[in-house]
Amino acid sequence: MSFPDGFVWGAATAAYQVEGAARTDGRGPSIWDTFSGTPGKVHAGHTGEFAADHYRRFREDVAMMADLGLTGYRFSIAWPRIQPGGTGPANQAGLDFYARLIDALLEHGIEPWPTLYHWDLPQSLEDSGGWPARDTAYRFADYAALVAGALGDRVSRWTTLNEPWCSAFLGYASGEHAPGRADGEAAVRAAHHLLLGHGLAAAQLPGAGLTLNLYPVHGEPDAARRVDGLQNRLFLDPVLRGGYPADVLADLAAVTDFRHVRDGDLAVIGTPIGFLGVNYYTAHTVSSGTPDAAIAASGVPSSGAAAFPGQPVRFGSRGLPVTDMGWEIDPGGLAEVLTRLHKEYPAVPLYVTENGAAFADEVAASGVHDDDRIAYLAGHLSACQQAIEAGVDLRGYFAWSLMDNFEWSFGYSKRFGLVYVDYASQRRIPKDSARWYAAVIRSRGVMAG
Ligand code: IFM
Repeated sequence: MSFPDGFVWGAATAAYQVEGAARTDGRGPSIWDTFSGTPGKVHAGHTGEFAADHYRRFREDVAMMADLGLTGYRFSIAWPRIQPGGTGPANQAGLDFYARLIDALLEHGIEPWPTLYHWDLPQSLEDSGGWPARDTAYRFADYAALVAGALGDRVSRWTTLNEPWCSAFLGYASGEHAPGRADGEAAVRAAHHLLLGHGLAAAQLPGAGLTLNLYPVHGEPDAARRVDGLQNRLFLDPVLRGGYPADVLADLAAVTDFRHVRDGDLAVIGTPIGFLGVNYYTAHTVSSGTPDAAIAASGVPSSGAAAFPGQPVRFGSRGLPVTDMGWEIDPGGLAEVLTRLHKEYPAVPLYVTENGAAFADEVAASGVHDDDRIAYLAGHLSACQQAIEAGVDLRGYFAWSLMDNFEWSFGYSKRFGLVYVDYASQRRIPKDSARWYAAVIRSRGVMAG
C-alpha cells in the first residue's frame, strides 16, 4: 500500500480561477473576461476580476502549500498577461509575475508545474477566429516560445493544454464556456487546432506533457462508443497513436468534412510527450436517443449532449451519490481510466493532474469540517494505489483544488478547495481535508480514516 519514491503530491489551480488582478500590469482581456461580463452566462454575474487574489497573495499561498507539505504546485500561465493582444513581444511584467511565483515555489522545495493554456484565450485572437482558425495554433506556439525562453531555466514540468475537450466542445459546441459559440463544426476544428498547437508547443518544450479530462463511459454500446470517441479517443489517439480513430471520423462525417486537417498535422500532433496528465472527476452513463432537453439544459458541464455535435446520445446516471456539481462519485472509474491507458496505449508516465470534489462547505467556529471531501479524496487515492499495484506507471497526484475559486459558469457558487476562501476578506481557512491531505503526504500515502 505505498506510492513509489518521488511520487509527486500536489495541488492545482488555474490562472483565471484564482489570480484576480484582471487589469493589472498590462494584462489584456481574455475570452473569459468577455464571457463572464456578458449577462446570463455565469452564475450571478460572477467574474474572475478579483477571484482569490492569488496574484497579490501568492507568497502567502506558497507558504500555505509548504505547510501542507506539497511537493508540486500545478498552476497555469495566463496568455493575456504575456501577450495582452495575443501576438507580439512579451509583456515583461506578466513574465515577471510567474518568475516570482516560480522562485517562491523553488525556495520552498515545491516543484512548479505550469500549464500554458487553461482556457483564457486572449480576446483579440477570438476576434480573429479563435481556436476554429488554424492561425491560433501558430500564435500559441509563439506564446509557448516566449514563455519557455523566459522561464525554461527554472521549469522542467511544462504542460501545454488543460482539457482541450472543454476548450473545443464546451466553448464552441454547447456554448457553456467562453467564447460561448454553439457551432459543432467549429468545435471539431477547434479540437484539431488545439491539438496542433499542443504539438507545435511540445516540440519546443522538451519533456512537456498534455492534460486531458478522461471518463469511463458506461451504457448502451453504440452510445458509449460515440461518447468515448469524442470525449477520450479524439484526443488520445492522435497524440499517442498518430491518428484520429476511424469510427470517430465516421461519426463526425455529418458535422465536418475534415478539410481543416492538413498533411503533416498528425506528425506534429504526435510529437512525443514526456507525460500524460489525467483529470478525473466522474464517469459517464449514456444511451442512444435524442438528447433529453432537461438533461442538456441542466448546466452540468461535460455531460450535456449539446457538447457532442451530431451524436444521438442521452446522458443518464447510475444512481450513485453525487457531489455539489451533480457529478456521480465513482472512484473505481479512476482506476479504470488509468489501467485502460496502461493497457491500450503506448507507455507514457501518467500523473493525475486534477481530482477533487465540490461540496457546500460551511465555516463553523471550529473550522470547515468537510468529511465528504475527505472520503472522496481517500477513495480516489485508493484507486491510484490499485492502479499502481496493477502495474500502471502513475507518478503523481494533484488535488483540485488548492483553494476555492471561480468555477467557470458556476462562478463562486461551487467550492472545490482544500482551503476555504472567504472572498469578502480573502482570508484562507484550511479545511479538514487540507489537514488530512497533509497527513497523507507526511506518511507518503497512508490514509487515516
Ligand atoms: O475547475 C475545473 C478546472 O478548471 C478544470 N477541470 C475541472 C475543474 C472542476 O470543474
